[in-house]
Amino acid sequence: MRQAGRYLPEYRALRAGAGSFLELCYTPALAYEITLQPIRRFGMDAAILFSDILVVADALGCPVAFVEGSGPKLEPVRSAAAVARLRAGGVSAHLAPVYDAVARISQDLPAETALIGFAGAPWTVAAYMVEGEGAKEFYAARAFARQDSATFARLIELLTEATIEHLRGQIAAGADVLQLFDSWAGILPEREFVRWCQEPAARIVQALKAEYPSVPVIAFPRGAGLHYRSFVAAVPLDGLSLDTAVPVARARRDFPGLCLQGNLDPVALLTGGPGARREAEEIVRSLAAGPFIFNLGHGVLPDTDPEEVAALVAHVRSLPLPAAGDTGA
Ligand code: 1CP
Repeated sequence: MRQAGRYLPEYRALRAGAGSFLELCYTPALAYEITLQPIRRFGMDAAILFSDILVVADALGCPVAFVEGSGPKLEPVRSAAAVARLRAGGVSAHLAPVYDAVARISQDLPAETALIGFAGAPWTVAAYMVEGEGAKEFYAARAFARQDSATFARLIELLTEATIEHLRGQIAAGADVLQLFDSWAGILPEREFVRWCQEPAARIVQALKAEYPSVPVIAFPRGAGLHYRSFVAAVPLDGLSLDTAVPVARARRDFPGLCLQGNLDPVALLTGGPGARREAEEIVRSLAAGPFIFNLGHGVLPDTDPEEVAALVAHVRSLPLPAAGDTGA
């Protein structure tokens, strides 16, 4: 999940000095610095590249602007002509500064700290491209996908290819692990989930595995709920990142050998104190009957106290790992 950002004073200082959020993403020295900020402070086991899922939309020729206080704004893509105007293939030239940042980070990270590269999944990036901004339900994107599904399928196809290219670029530059963020997977009914989330994820992971079989891929189909089983059956993933709504003991039982990541509520970390640490403990107890990565169920909230993050990391590190088979459930 996002571990850099506004809750860190050192991030706010760099952000204030940069012209725009995208300038942070496209300036390797700044992306390097922001990626390392949480690692220097808290010493997590993995760093996640500082970038954004929407750089791929930008690279396809759908310019993105991050407007102070109101999130991303894009030129809405809502017609066959608009999709046809997008650049087909070749996003990696535009995204070269991201790979430069990955190379610098991977060179300087301690050997025991993994570097996670990432991309947005096609559905989530398409949802922002069609909507033109963030939304709660993405009605315009969902309507467009139904009204002109051939054009929407073309957009998903372009994004699938661009995502493979972008993730390949990050592996080649030194990323150790990849995460595919499908933050809005949970708003789709079953048929649409399979077509726009599950099938593209399967294609992306298969393509990466064919070339880089040893690079682990974590998928985050946020809100997938009852679709998790079919998603896990269809996508050859190495890790499944669970959102805050998933009962972890249940997920552990459903996927005994799979590496599960998650899923402390970022609001628990925001309110902090012993309550947050107790919840973290319950998560670890449930997940530790198999391979797991302790994490939040979504990104760190901007008002979070960095001291709470430090206390959480120290607490999780101090926990004894239960013997295999004790699910704590
Ligand atoms: O540690 C890190 O910061 C990692 C880098 C990272 C990642 C993995 C950022 C930096 N963004 C993301 C992924 C991302 N971006 C997702 C998927 C994960 C998730 O669901 O959180 C999504 C949906 C976005 C889109 C995006 N970018 C939003 C959400 C907008 C909305 O209304 O829906 C926002 C606010 C951004 C900007 C952004 N990206 C990253 C940061 C630190 C910020 C905040 C910028 C700032 O306030 O200065």
